[in-house]
Amino acid sequence: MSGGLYSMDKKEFSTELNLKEVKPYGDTMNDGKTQMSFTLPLPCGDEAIEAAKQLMKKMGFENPQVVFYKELTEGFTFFNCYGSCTHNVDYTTISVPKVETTTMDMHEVDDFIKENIGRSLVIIGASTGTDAHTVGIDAIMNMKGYAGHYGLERYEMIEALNMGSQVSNEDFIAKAIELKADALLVSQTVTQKDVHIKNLVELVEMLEAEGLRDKVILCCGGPRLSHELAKELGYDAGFGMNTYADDVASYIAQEMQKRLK
Ligand code: B12
Repeated sequence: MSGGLYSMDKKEFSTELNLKEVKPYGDTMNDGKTQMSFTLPLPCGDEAIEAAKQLMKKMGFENPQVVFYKELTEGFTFFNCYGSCTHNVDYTTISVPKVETTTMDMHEVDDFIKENIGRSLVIIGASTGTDAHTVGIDAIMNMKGYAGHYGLERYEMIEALNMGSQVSNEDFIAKAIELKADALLVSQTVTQKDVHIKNLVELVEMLEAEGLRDKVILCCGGPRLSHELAKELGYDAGFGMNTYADDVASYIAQEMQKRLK
């Protein structure tokens, strides 16, 4: 892409990529163009549109535009907006804690377990607490797999049990004891009012009370979970969006090998 100065919104900015000052990209480097949506608790109309624009300016967007708006219900208006972000981030200073294992495919994981552990691993998964979302844990465990990645039920060296959704922490732990689980997989999708944090922490506390916490590899996953948060909450590993059975199976196999050593 060619460099130089580009004039827009009566301001000039460099069109060179600078990793120390990264901004959203629309069609020109550093134009800051951003799409955002939100709802205001205001009746639909010109005043609500003006309120949305003023709010965007306060959020650091230049040239705020409301490109779509609709009354959701009386007294509430939904907006789709565009604007140019005036903020930037220094990408060169960013460091994100991640699960540090090599991801292998299903056959490689099976071979790794055979060679390094010498027996099948028992893995139990569930979407716990009040969470009714099953698609995430099914994507990881279901034999048919997800997005071209077979789930844990298909692995030769993994005995996988998917308990489904809305499983209480008590029932989850009881099953872990009954089956002598090597690893527990918790899926949490609903994060409203931090319900996932409460539920995830409760499981750790209950496992500790049972003297089981150090005996299992404890993993959680979900669209708004990260490895960093998982560690903070007392888990061994956390997996977010776009993770597959291969990722968690590789982690569990390699972690198990480490523990046996
Ligand atoms: C389908 C769906 C439902 C279905 C669920 C059906 C089912 N059998 O699962 C139904 C209709 C029941 C539902 C209900 C509700 N839902 Co809903 N739902 C969705 C929706 C549209 C898709 C979720 C999904 O299936 N994603 C696909 C899977 C494959 O992705 P995933 O879960 O992220 O999983 C991947 C990773 O996260 C990871 N992963 C997940 N778990 C685990 C676990 C481990 C161990 C590992 C390693 C990895 C891992 O691997 C997976 C594959 O890559 C989302 C919106 C969206 N587009 O995401 C809302 C959404 C999740 N739902 C939401 C809400 C609010 C609800 C309700 C509370 C609504 C209500 N007021 O009643 C209820 C909750 C009911 C309850 N008690 O839980 C919100 C959650 C907001 C929040 N931050 O909390 C969302 C984001 C919609 C929204 N934008 O508001 N929902």
